[in-house]
Amino acid sequence: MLKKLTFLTSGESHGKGLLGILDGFPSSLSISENYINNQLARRQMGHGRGGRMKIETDQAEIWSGVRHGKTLGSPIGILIHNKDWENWTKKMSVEPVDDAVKKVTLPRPGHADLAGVQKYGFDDIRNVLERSSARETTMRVALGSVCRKLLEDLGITVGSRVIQIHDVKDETPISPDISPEALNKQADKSPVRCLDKQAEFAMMKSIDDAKENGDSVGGIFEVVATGLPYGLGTYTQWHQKLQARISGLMMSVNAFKGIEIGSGFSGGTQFGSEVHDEIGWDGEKYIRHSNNAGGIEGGMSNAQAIVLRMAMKPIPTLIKPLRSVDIHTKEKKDAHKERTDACAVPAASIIAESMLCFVLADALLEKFGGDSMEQIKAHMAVSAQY
Ligand code: EPS
Repeated sequence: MLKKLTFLTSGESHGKGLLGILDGFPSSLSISENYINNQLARRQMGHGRGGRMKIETDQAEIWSGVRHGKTLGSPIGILIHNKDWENWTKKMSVEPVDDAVKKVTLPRPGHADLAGVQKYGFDDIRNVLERSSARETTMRVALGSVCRKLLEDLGITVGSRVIQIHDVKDETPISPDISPEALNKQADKSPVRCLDKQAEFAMMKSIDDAKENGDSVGGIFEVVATGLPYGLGTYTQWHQKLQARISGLMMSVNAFKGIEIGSGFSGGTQFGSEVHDEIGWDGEKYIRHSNNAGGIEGGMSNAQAIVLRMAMKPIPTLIKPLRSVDIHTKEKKDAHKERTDACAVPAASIIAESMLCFVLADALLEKFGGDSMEQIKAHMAVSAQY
């Protein structure tokens, strides 16, 4: 799905920490741990988060690939320690332990638990849940923020906002000219990352109610990117289409169950004449009279804002658990429960921004090439069309 960049993460939720490598990245981009940590802090916020976020203050340690504040073109390695590790040294010990460690045997419907133990032949669900935890997304945000910085230096910005939690919607229209920075500035002030104060209150209440009932809620958020030139991605081959690349990365995030690009599903109920974005000329460049395509036509960026929406299902760990079966005894029992988040939709919107940053940085590197930021900028100055 990525053509020029490669990234890998490793780490268990209650292990020592997370490791990440981003390879194929150009030299001479200014980047700091502080820049990455600001994005990590955004991911930690949001009403409905559980106890873990009170323990962690996620801090990225750049391990390699950066010297004197600038990328070297070599693989960028990042390390993030889990503060909670100190409470799990025995349960998550790398070395065998003498004392018995209680096994998790009650798979949670909706989690990776059951399919995971079946696949890998485990008798302890903890072997699955530690890696399938959304804790892993911390590293995606860390590595994705390096891509975000590259985009920013090329005039491309990415933002997001929450538009629905459970059945509460925030239908505040956003101006077609809104900058993603301005959108984030406003959304980041809200504990649920929405724009409307009344909706914010109702969303928070729906999270609190779910929590009180031992339940969880999901939602929908919108991600926007502006400043893009024409022609990222291509119509010439199926796997190179930009929307396929974006969807692939987005749908790899835990609990993300649906994607809609531009007017998406509602376009299926409208006439072509209502959906397609008419073309104009402002004397210097082409303009569009609408952006229902969400910035992508024929698998390519069309220099309009990329706009997409993602649906996130409710988190599967429930304090009032659903029915399950013990994987050792096959007895009917309630599913496993442990510390959890009643809602992680605001955090998910930041993770989605990061996934979009990977794809856009990758597609830019593919189209404009270059081993250093100077070369990429020079190539774009010659051939980027807006
Ligand atoms: C998360 C860390 C996890 C959870 C959450 C996301 O921490 P812990 O398991 O220690 O509570 O808060 O993950 C899940 C609820 C899940 O089911 O994966 C994080 O860092 O975002």
